[in-house]
Amino acid sequence: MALQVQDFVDLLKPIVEDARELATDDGKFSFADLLKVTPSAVKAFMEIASDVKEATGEEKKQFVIEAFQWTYRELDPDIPWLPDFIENPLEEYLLDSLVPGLIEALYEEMKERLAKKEETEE
Ligand SMILES: [Ca+2]
Ligand SMILES: [Ca+2]
Repeated sequence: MALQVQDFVDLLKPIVEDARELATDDGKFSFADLLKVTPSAVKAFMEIASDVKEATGEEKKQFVIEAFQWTYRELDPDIPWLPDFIENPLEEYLLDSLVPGLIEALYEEMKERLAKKEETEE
């Protein structure tokens, strides 16, 4: 596996910091903040992956998913109406079940959009 999240932590940390700076209101990173920063974070993960020439497309996609999961755990958004003893296991469950599919869909859409952009630039 050419792309391991733990090898890229130095590149991922600034993305986490940028996202945290966007945390509004009470300085806590909320779910709304997460939705706001997700597309740009996914784009940043894709850029990191695209620099690894020996990685396959599938490995790059997997890296973006794992980088998102890692970043989510770092940011750990708070859902205000859910107590932590419910929220924490729910988050872990969603990170394993729902999130990979969502990030994959976003990845495919952005890949297409970036490809189209390159076409029009040529
Ligand atoms: Ca949380
Ligand atoms: Ca909570």
